Amino acid sequence: MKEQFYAKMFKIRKFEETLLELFSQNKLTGTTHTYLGQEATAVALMNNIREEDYIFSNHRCHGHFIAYSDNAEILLAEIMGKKEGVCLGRGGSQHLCYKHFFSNGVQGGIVPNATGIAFSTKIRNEEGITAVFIGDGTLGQGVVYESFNMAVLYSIPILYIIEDNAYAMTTKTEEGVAGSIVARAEAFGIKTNEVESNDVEELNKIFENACEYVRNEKKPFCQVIHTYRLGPHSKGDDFRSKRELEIHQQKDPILILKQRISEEIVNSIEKQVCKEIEEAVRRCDNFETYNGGMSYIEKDINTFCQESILNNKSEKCVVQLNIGLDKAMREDDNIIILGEDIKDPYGGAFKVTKGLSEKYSNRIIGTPISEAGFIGMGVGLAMNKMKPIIEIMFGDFISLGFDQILNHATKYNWMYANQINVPLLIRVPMGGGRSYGATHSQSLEKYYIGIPNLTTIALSPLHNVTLLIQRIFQNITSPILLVENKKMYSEKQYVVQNDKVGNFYVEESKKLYPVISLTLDNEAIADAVIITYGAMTSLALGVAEKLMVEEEMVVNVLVNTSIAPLEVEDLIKFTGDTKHIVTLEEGTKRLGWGAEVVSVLSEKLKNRTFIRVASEDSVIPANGLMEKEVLPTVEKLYEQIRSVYYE
Ligand SMILES: Cc1ncc(C[n+]2csc(CCOP(=O)(O)OP(=O)(O)O)c2C)c(N)n1
Repeated sequence: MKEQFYAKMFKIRKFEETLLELFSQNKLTGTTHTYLGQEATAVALMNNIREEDYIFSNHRCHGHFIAYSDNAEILLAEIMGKKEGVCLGRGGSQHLCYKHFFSNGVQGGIVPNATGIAFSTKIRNEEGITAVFIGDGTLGQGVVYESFNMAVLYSIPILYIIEDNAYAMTTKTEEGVAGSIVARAEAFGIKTNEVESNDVEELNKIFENACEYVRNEKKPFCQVIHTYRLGPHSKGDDFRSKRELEIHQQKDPILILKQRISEEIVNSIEKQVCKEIEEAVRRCDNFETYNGGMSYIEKDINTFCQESILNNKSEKCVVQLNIGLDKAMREDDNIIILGEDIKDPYGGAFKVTKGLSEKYSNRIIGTPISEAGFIGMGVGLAMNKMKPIIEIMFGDFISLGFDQILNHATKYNWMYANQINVPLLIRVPMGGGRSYGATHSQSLEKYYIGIPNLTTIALSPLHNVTLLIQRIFQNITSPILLVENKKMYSEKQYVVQNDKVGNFYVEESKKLYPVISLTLDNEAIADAVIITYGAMTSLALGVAEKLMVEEEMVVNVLVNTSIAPLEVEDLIKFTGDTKHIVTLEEGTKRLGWGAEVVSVLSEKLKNRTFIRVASEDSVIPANGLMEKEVLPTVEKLYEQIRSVYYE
C-alpha cells in the first residue's frame, strides 16, 4: 500500500512540477493551481472511494483528478487544449469531468451540486457516496452553509472535505476565516473531524472512518485537513518568505512517506513515474492542435412538432399548471420539485403545487430560504438522471441563484464535452400590477435570456399549459427557465376553437415551442405587428382590437413560446411584409428582450420601422397608480402604434 501511495503522490508532484516548467517555457497558456504539498489528502481519500462514488473538486483539482483517475496524460492533454483531453480541451485546468469526477472554477458553487448528486443517490437508492473538496478560503461563501443545512435536513450521504492549506491566494486562513472551522459544520449538526497532517497513512485511516460513516449512516460528515500549499497559488504569485517555506518543506508529504520505503523501491517508483510523465508530455505535444469546428455550442434548433399547443379548455392557468405537474410526475418518477413552502396544506405561494405533496410525498421537497443552494442542488440532482423542478417563490429572488444558472447549470453539458446533461426546470413567477412593490413585481427574464444553453419559455393565456408542461418533460435535456406571470394564475386561459380565439384567427408554427400568430383579418397585409410573450398577450390583443375598431388598422400579434432562443424564421414568416414592428414586454426597456428582437429582425428585414414598448427603466413603485405609470398599458401601446402609423 505504501508503495502505491508513493507512486500516486509522486505522480501528482512530478505532474505539477512539469506543468510549472512548461508554463515557464511558455509552452502552456491559461492558468493553473498546483497541488504541491497537499498530495497526501487526495491520495488518501481516493483510496477509500469506490467506482459508484462521486467526487467534486475545485480550481485546485489536478491532484484530486490524478488520485481519482491515475491518468496524467488525459489531464495534460486537456490543459494543453487537445481533443484527447478529458473534456476535448473545452474545460482546461479547472473544468474537468471524467466518469464520476467533476470540477469547476467558481469557489463554493460545486458544494450544492455535490449535495444534489448525493441527494439523487439517496432518492434513487443507489450505492455510493459523494465527496466534495473545498479550500479554507471558500468557507467565505454562503452557499456552503446553505448546502450544510440541507444536507442535514434531508440526511444526505456526503463528505465535505475542507483542505485548509493555510492560504486563500495571498490571504492567510486566520485573516479570512473567523472562529473555528469545525464549529461551522457542527452548528448544523454535522459530525466532524479535524486533523493536521501530511501523512498519507494517517490520512488514509481518517478517510476510512469518514467514508464509512457516510456510507453506513447515510448522513453528512465534515473532514477538516490542515495542510500546507508548498507551491504558488497559481504561478509567479508567491509572496511568502523563504523561511516560512523551509519550515513547511520539512513536513512535505512526499518526504514523510519516503522515509518508510526502501531507497531501492523509491528510486524505481520515481524512475517509472518520471518516464510516464515525460512520455505524456511527448505524446500530448504530438497530438494535433485544434483545427476548428467545435468551439461553440451548436445552434439550438427548435424541433418539429405536429401537435398543437393551443388551449381548448376553460380552466384557470394555475389549475392547468397543477394538472401538468401532476401528470408529468405520474409519468416520470425522476421528476422532483424543490421550493419554499410548496408542500400541503399551503401548496406554494401561488398554490401551483397544491395537493402534490399528498400524492408524491417524497418528491415535493420544502426547502429553506436558500435559492442559490436549492437551485444548485437541482443542478446536482439533474446530473444524475433526475429531472428536478425548482419553484422560485417570487421570480425576483432568482437573482440569488444567478451563479448557479450561469456558471453551473448551463455550462456543464458543453464544458464537460457533453458527458452529462442537466435537465433542470426553474419556474419563475414574474410580473407586477398587484402593488407588491419593487422586489416582488419584476420581470427579470431579460437578465437570463442572454445565457448560452438556457432556454426561456413563457406561459401565455393561449397555451394549453398542462400540455406544455408535459411536452417540456418529454423533451428536456438542458436547463429551462419557465416564466409564469403571477397575474395569469387566477385567470382563465383563452379557449381556441376552430383556429379562432374571439375575433382573432390563430395559427402556430409546427414547433415544440411555437410562435403563435393572431390576426383579425387573415387576408390583409397587417399595418403593424406586435411581437410579445406571456401575460402581455392579452394587452396586445386588446390594443389590436381597439385599433381595428377605432382606426381601422390591422394589427397582428405574434406570441413567442420560447423567448430565447428566438424562433427567428417563424417570426419573419409571420411578420411578412408588415412595415411597423412593435415589441412588447413587461420587463424594463433598456437592453431588454425587445432590443434583441429588433436587432435580430433588423438584420434580416429591410425597410421596416421598429418600436419597443416595455416598462420604464425604473424601480417598480408599490402605489398602484404609480405602478401603472411604470408598466406597459393599453394606452401606452395604443398611442405608440398610432403615432408610428401616422408619422
Ligand atoms: C467566487 C470566486 N471568487 C474568487 C475566485 C478567484 N480565486 C480562485 S482560487 C481563490 C482562492 C481560493 O482559496 P481556497 O478556497 O482556500 O483554496 P486554495 O486556493 O487555497 O486551494 C480565489 C479567490 C474564484 N475562483 N471564485
